[in-house]
Amino acid sequence: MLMHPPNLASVHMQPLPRVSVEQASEQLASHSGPFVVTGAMDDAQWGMLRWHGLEPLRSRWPFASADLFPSNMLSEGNRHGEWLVQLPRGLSILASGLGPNDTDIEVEPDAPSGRYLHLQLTPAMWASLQEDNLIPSGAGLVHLLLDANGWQRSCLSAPQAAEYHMKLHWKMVIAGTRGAGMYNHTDYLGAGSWHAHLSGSKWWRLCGPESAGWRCVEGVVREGEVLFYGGTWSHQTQCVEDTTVTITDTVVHEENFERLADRLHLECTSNVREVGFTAGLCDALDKCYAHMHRRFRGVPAPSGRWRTWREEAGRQRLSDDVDGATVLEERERIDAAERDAWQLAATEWWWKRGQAG
Ligand SMILES: O=C(O)CCC(=O)C(=O)O
Repeated sequence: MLMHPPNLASVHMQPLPRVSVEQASEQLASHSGPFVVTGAMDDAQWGMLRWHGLEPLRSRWPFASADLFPSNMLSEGNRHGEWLVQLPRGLSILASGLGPNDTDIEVEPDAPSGRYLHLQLTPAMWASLQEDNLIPSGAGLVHLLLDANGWQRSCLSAPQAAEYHMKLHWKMVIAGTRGAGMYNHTDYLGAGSWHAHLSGSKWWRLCGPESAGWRCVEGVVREGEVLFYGGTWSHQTQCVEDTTVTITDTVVHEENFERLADRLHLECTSNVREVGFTAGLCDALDKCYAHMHRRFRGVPAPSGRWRTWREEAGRQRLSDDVDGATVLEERERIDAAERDAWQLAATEWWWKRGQAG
């Protein structure tokens, strides 16, 4: 079934647990590891995600840029050869491979076959999908999973939310040919994720800590199903069919918000190069930590739990400092350089990034 057999770990594999739509909320609340919601898209809310192929994306965002991985993402350690392309071109290469006009894009000679395309979605792009009933919206959603970003509304402006989403890969469409997959990794942010499988099917192996030690689960998630996993679970994947398309979002809840807030705080206060947040976003995130604490714990955060990033970063030098700049100064420089781009991303769903070819 798998085009590229994964290395067999010596650990015992259990089947990926499967639950009905009705059981999903309870399963999520139990924090008992990854699970697949079967028949998810027979449900009225999740059912809106029954898209047909990738064609709706091409005409919707002709100028959007996407990350193309023509050399697969299966092997840990290599660069995975990421190429920024405009979405229609990326979709053509995904479907047919590189053509005679694609000499600017290189494929690593020994890469396992399989091409991946990642489209980052800004809140404005997400909203346009909601407006067209391609993603559910509004209050009273059956699933917490579909409204797990509400905390952002009271602390991030539209441009800040656009920056946050794009730099953290918060919401994405992921499309792969058979054999394309991602090497084993744990998500940097430590938050949870859901992946709705819109077409094709994908093999997943996930391992995570449990009270009794370590648990690994594996299985194929099929069209119409939704996978959820928590932020401490490592995962590796492989598309089983041409073309496998998923849409994914990050889930913040009472169990993981402190881990996420600590990670974002560290991101703002230490070396700026990992994600490169702007100063304005870090100012806003200072408010988000307090807001998340009130929302998920029901009480204000203890004083000093997250000191403002300016307090901490103003004294701290860049780790590859050449001219004595502090983290704060460098972050303000990024702020000034990017301000217009995030304003545009917040208002225009066809956001253009760089000089995507
Ligand atoms: O869809 C995939 O192949 C893997 C996605 C993933 O690992 C992630 O979003 O962190």
